[in-house]
Amino acid sequence: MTNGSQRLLIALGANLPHGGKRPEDTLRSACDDLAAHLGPVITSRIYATPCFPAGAGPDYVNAALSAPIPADLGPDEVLALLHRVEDKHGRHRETRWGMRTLDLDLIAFGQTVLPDPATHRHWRDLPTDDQRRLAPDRLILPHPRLQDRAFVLIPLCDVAPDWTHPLTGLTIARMAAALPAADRAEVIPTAHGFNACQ
Ligand code: A4P
Ligand code: MG
Repeated sequence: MTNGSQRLLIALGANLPHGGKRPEDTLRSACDDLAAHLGPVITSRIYATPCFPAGAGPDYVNAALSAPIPADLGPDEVLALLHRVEDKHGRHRETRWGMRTLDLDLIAFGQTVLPDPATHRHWRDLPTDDQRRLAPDRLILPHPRLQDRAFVLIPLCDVAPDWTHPLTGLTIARMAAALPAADRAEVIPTAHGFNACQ
């Protein structure tokens, strides 16, 4: 396992403007806020992605970020930081998988598994209808939908292709390669350049 597996990984998504800002500008501004708290971050390109589920709202922009594991913050404190940054950028939680000005998901905290491997498997294997209906009331790590989503895995390939899942042993690059080609082809780098941070 490489050193890249000891990083903290965050996925960013947005499909609504906020305060006159375009979604891609919200992503940049959120990256800057996170860098201010987490130290030197590596950021992906910004990608245009079709809304999932199809028809549930405008298309998204997505990005990913990798940061060192903070010496002074645990996983729950990092999630609380993500929620504060979402709030600052106008996030309201109304509908699960609903439209949002900013969604920040904690994808991984090094090799930490939470709350335990059996509960993790339960959320990872949840049938699609239940995924839509049920939200966990506690932090699940690594993020249970990581392996399913091109809009998360393709941006992560820019920043942490060799991060290895502690339960499946698969790297980000392997998980991305296992996606249907049609899903991968829908995740398109925008003209906003490399590095979502300003
Ligand atoms: N929670 C548990 N584990 C985690 C974790 N590792 N990271 C809890 C973040 N949150 C975690 O999250 C719901 C609950 O999950 C919280 O109480 C949190 O403590 P939420 O952010 O409040 O609600 P949500 O955003 O609706 O849920 P979630 O799971 O973040 O939604 P998804 O699955 O990320 O879906 N289409 C495109 N193209 N691009 C997108 O980015 N995003 C979504 C949101 C839907 N469609 C999309 C995109
Ligand atoms: Mg979320």
